[in-house]
Amino acid sequence: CLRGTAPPTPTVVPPTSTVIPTPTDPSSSTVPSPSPTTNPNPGTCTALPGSITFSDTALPDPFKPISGGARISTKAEWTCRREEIFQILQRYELGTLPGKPQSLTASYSGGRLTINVSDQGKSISFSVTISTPSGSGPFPAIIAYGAASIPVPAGVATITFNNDDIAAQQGGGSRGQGKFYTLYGSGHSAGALTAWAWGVSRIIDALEITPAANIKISRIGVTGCSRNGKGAIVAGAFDQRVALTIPQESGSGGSACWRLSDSQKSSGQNVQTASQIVGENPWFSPNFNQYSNGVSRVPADHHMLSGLVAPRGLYVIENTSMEWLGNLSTYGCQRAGKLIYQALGVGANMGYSQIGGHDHCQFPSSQQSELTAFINKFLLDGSGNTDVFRTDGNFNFNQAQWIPWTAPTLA
Ligand code: MCU
Repeated sequence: CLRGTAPPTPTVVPPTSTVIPTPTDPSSSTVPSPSPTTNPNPGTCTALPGSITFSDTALPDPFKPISGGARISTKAEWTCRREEIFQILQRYELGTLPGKPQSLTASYSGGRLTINVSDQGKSISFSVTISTPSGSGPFPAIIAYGAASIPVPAGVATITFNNDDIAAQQGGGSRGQGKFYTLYGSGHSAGALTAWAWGVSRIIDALEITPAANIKISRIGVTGCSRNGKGAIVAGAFDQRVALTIPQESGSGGSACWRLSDSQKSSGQNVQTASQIVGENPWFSPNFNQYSNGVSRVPADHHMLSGLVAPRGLYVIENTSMEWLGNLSTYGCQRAGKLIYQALGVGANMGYSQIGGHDHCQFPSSQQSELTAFINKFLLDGSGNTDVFRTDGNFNFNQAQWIPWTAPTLA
């Protein structure tokens, strides 16, 4: 981590006294389809061209299909443009997200959900801990990468996901290590962010077939801080069953845009760039290495990652006291991200809040009311003002330079 501090200690989950084993029902061991991670209407969109020549120093226009033709003007057209962006981000940056595995079974006991996955002759098993509120469920839940570093309110379960077990992040040499790679091979194109998102999808698959875990599938959030915040935003982008995505201080590779981070770096600021990140840890696909010194050739940037989360809830937390995260980069990137939400008529479903004066991954009380509003609205069926966009930073984002397109009102 940035300051060499250990992540917060996970909440200790008290053992549950009565263990209700999940009935073994062979019909429930197969995960329902269609996959929530792909286009619900396969075959209706133009496939991504095999070879793409692209160059744009500004943030690419989210409304202009790469496969040619006019800018999109309807929400129906966004479905295919969204799919295209999803494919582009996998091909250039994140690596391929495998489809549903051939088999998935799960069991719940003593606050632990165990997930067994088999695909193409290989098997793995991993588990998450669930701390459930008192009262009767099913409960909304937040899946926390590592450990939650935001306060999770009463009434919401916390699902603690040991993402490092699925894909390691122990420096550049740890590529290909972790259970994802046991299943799909150490040479798989997916970087750790994609492998973890795959893990989140399997947790949700398991919850779907495990009523004993008592989680409301339609009210699941995902969060993580810093490197795990990068993971959280990718999980929210990749699985449309996630109702609320809360990346905290994710910085470059998360809520920042590569182009903006490069610009901050070249003006002398100590901001993490693509060329640095590809060597630090295997978060991205090896395919991204070739673009890391020329990110203008990537036909996407991370405003589009937020666009994949739309129209679902997205609350981006950043910290102006950490130069490395890219203050201007995350701000400008998410301004562009919010334009996608606005085009879809759901601007209020996305918030950006950048407040300094605290350590990395320490949630400040000044953001509490915003967090509460997002959780109320997207997980607890309540209300609150989620139309947030604020910073205490002192910088000038040149919107005309970086966002030379306007957002249409999609019909
Ligand atoms: C902000 O996330 C990362 C950052 O990308 C890394 O360069 C740095 O080493 O660690 C940060 C982090 O995860 O801190 C806990």
